[in-house]
Amino acid sequence: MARGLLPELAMANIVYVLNGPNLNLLGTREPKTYGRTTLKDVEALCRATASRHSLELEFRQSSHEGELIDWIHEAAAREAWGMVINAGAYTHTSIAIHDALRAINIPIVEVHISNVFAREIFRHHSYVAPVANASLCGFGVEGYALAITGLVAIHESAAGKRG
Ligand code: CA2
Repeated sequence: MARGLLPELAMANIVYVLNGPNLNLLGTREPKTYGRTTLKDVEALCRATASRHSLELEFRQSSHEGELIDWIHEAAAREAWGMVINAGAYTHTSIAIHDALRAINIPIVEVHISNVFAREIFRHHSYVAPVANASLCGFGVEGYALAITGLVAIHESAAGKRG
């Protein structure tokens, strides 16, 4: 069975959307890079997308590495249906978040608002990407909705392979 894909009945239909450091500032500063949409607006976008697929949503933000890791463990303990993670700058630095994501058995989509590959070289490496099922960047906040839809596609593809 592919990574993170448990039989449907074994899972809660909860999607965790985790946001890392400084993403609480979204919409208030650096609009050229991150746009004018606030994190509250992103939460509403995620709720609308999740509800279209009859999914529940846990939407969280923390600027603390350990708190993000605790939430990754929590998602695993609740057998969440999927995870969308924008680890912010921890993407480029955190082996601890890499290890936490590696240890769980949940489909993961990495998302970034900006096109990290069109920015500084230090943003080109991700510790999240190798332990995620897929990565998205450069779609602005719409990337969050695409990531949730992507989780649906990952589940449908796995269900198709199970027959
Ligand atoms: O593009 C993304 O989503 C990032 O994950 C955002 C991170 C950055 O470190 C990554 O390289 C790419 C930064 C989040 C900080 O967000 C702010 C939003 C508004 C104003 C200031 C910071």
